Amino acid sequence: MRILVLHGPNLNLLGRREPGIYGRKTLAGINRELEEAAEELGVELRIVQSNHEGELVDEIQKAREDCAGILINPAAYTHSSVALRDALAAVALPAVEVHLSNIYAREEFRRKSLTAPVVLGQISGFGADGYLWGLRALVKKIREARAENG
Ligand code: CA2
Repeated sequence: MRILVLHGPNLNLLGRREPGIYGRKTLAGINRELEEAAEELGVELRIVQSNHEGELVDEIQKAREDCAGILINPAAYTHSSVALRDALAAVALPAVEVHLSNIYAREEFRRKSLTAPVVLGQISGFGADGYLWGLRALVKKIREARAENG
């Protein structure tokens, strides 16, 4: 089983700026932890970071061909992108949304997620751990659904 991990705009800067909000881990460090968890869970990951909305949409569409689910931090596009929301809804793959910070405890404009209504669930405010919990939750949901459907 393959899972697409999608990191949105500016997450490539992690660890270098604003550690008070986003923590000290770099994106490479988070990806390493995800790969370790994936090995433990017996799943394969395709990890992509992009600063471009259209590329993120392309990746979501491609996932329909060869992925069982999507773990996504849409970053700033969470609050603005109808295109990402539509892509997630269109592929209809099980997805989990992750945020390093608690988006509901920040500026007003971050308190609305356009993508949350089209994913299984959201984890927000637990730093890099949220990605690991999100991956576990996603794989569990996919396996449960497969078991139910024979
Ligand atoms: O808390 C999160 O994970 C966010 O998705 C991060 C986004 C932000 O726009 C969302 O509201 C919440 C920002 C990602 C940019 O990360 C940076 C990392 C270091 C320095 C500057 C930005």
